[in-house]
Amino acid sequence: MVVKVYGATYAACPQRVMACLFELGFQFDLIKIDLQSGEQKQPQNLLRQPFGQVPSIEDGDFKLFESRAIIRYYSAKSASQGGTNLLGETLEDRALVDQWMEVKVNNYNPMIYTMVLQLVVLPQQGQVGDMELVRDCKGKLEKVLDVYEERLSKSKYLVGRGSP
Ligand SMILES: N[C@@H](CCC(=O)N[C@@H](CS)C(=O)NCC(=O)O)C(=O)O
Repeated sequence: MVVKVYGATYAACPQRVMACLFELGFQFDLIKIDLQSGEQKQPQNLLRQPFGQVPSIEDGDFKLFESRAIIRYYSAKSASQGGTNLLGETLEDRALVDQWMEVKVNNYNPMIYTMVLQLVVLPQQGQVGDMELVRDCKGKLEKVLDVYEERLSKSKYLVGRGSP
C-alpha cells in the first residue's frame, strides 16, 4: 500500500514524516496542500486534520495526523515487520528516544517556531515581527543549542546508533 502524505515539501512537519517513511523504505505519494493559499483550512483538509494543519496521512482506510504520531506509527510498524527499528530495542533505548523527542517538542520547537513566524512569515504578510520576542527566544534557543552541542561533542547523534 502506498501511503498518501498530505502536506508541502517546504514545511518541516511533513518533511519529518517523509524523511521517516523514506528511511524506513515505505512507499509514499505527497499530495500537495498549498499552505500559502490556506488550503489546509478548507473543509476537505479539516476532515483529515481537524486543526487545519499538515501533515496527515492515509494508508488504505487508516488515517492519522500529528507528525510525531505518524513517525512513531511507521517506526513501530517497521520494527514489528522485522525492518529498521528507529525506536530502540530495549525499554531504556526507547525512553532515550522519547526523551530527545520531548526536548525537541518542548525546548527547541517553540523557540524556532516563534522566531520563524516573527522574522519570516509575518513580514511576508506585510506585518512587523516582534523583535523583543525574537531576542527573548534567541537567548533561550542558545541555551538549548548549548545542550545539543555538549551532547553531540560526545555522540554522533542525539540518540541512537553511535551514541554512548
Ligand atoms: N503538531 C503538528 C504541527 C503541525 C504544523 O504546525 N504544521 C504546519 C506546517 S510545519 C502547518 O500546517 N502550518 C500551517 C498552518 O498552521 O496554517 C504536527 O507535528 O503535525
